[in-house]
Amino acid sequence: MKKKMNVVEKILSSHLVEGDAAKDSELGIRIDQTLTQDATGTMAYLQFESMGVKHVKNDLAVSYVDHNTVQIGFENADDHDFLASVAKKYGIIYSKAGNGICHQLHLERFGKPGTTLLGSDSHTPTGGGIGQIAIGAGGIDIAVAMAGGAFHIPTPKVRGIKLTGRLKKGVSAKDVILKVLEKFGTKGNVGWIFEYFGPGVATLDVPSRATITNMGAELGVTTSVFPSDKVTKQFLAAQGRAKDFKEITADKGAKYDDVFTVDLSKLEPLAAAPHSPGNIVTVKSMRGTRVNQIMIGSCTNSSYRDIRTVAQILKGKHVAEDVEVGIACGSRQVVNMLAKDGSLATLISAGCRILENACGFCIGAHMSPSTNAVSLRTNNRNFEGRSGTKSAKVYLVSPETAAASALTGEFTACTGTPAVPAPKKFPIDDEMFLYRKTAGKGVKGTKIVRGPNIAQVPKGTALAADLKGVAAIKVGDKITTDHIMPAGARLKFRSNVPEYAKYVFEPCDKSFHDNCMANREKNLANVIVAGESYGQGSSREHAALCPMYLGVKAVVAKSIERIHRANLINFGIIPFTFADAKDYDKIKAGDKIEIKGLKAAIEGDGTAVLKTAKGSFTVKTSLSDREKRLILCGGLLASL
Ligand code: MIC
Ligand code: SF4
Repeated sequence: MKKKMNVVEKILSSHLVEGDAAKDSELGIRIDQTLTQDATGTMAYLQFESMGVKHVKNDLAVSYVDHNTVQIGFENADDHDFLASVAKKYGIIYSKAGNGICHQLHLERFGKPGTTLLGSDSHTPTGGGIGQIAIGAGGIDIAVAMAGGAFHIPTPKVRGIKLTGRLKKGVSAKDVILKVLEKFGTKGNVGWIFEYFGPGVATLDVPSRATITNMGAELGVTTSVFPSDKVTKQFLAAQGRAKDFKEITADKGAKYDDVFTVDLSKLEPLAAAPHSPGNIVTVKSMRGTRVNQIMIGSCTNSSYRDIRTVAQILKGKHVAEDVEVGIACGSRQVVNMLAKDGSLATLISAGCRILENACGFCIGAHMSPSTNAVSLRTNNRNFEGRSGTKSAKVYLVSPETAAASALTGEFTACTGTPAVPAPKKFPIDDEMFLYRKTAGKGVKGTKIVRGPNIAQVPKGTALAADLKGVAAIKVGDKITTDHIMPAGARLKFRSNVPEYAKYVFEPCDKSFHDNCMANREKNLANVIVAGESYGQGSSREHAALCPMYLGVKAVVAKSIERIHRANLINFGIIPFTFADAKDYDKIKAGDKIEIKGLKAAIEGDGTAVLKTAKGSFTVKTSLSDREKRLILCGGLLASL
């Protein structure tokens, strides 16, 4: 009898190129589509260039510009020119600044059910809303996939999230994912894929499904996915892409490693309180709390459905006097639709500030809140300081809650608004996607444009027999990549590692860079000591690449998140964990560290003894043969 398969098994088994899910801990999968965004893309393409391939080898590669669109100074504009020229040369489609946010655009114009998508952005799982296995990774992994190589994931455990019932008015997809985050938190989910199933699935349109899979990134899972069904078919047809549809649903009787049920009809408006997307409270419990700022948009909640809903709530009214409201749509398609149906005029009349359809505020690159402000936002991350204001208290909410609160100036649950029916036809205008005709082939003889902001990518060095070094920093639990490698005002240095490296751990210890450089001069390796769930959040490989540049050779943590762990290995940094988490207390910043026989340990089972002045304890790392090879030679680039 044929095995009954869930959606994850169906897509992964048809893309498997290495490993066996029944016995191996790592699987290699073929990647059909890739996406990059500008802030991670420049490094990805610099690395791709150094692979010496003539043009991209995967089915579709798209390079989006959405993060660094503020362009204060020449740096961002230089990056855009570089990216456009690389796209032309190598057969990549280039989405110009102003076209929209990568995940929203990819869902609208390119995502295909049943395929795999790898993106250099942690919210790539947005594609799960359309039935793709869409995974976020570091730029160098995307470069490998564009060169035709496989991508490796931990053999997944699949958790079925069974949806029953139907959402009440005023409650939406954001509340669903906040509920899932309340249950599973932002740590401890490494290696899982969440698959949504059950009768409630059919009640959610594609943008709502994409909101859920998008913010699934905050769980730390490999990805999240919905089936591809009639709703998906209708969405693709409305986008003029009926031919891209393929039905993929779980077989009757398919198994999951675990099942969690969410009764949609019982959900109420929720919020993620400062400073973690897993810190869930009800909006009701916050009633009476004043709000200073409301920001609506980001790749989580910037679809036509979302912004049209906001316009319906604000129609004929004005936002509260002491609140500032900013709205950033996800794409030009969304802006055009809102312009045509009058919603844009409604939003402007209501006193909203209309921002560019880009990442902007979400990454701290626009409208940072004032000191100690309470900011309600529809994006996916509320890490301390990410908004650009360290003292601000950011709460993550649905567009409905954001709009209702904009009118009152305090936390307010929305009591209902007319539903936005799924459009029968979206207006299609692909003019800001360049080089579509030469996609996959490229244009021979294209000269790559390199302004002074485009620096070389440094390469790691082979692992020494022993480690002699210093605990360059000791940090606590849930350190995010925003702590390690801040974005916002520093984002413009993404293409210039020596410059960007000056800001590693800026929010935690401003002297980190100088201390590391001094240790490096003395031939001492730098070691990062951390607590639980180190490297949460973004896929930015700079959080590994810049430490590598500063001579960091190992991280010793209680636990390390998936994408960051992979990035560390890609740059030759050993991801050690404490054999006994209590040993974390036996080491402090500045301690001298020695690991005798480090290289032999990596070649062996990954167990080593770390010696400090106060005694010794065991650290371990569990590496596949492929990962061992990378660590031993100093990272992926050094291995080519
Ligand atoms: C984010 O939301 O943190 C980012 C900025 O989109 C990152 C990518 C980056 O750091 O460039 C992500 O999610 O991976
Ligand atoms: Fe852009 Fe924010 Fe989405 Fe990251 S989370 S891709 S910064 S909109």
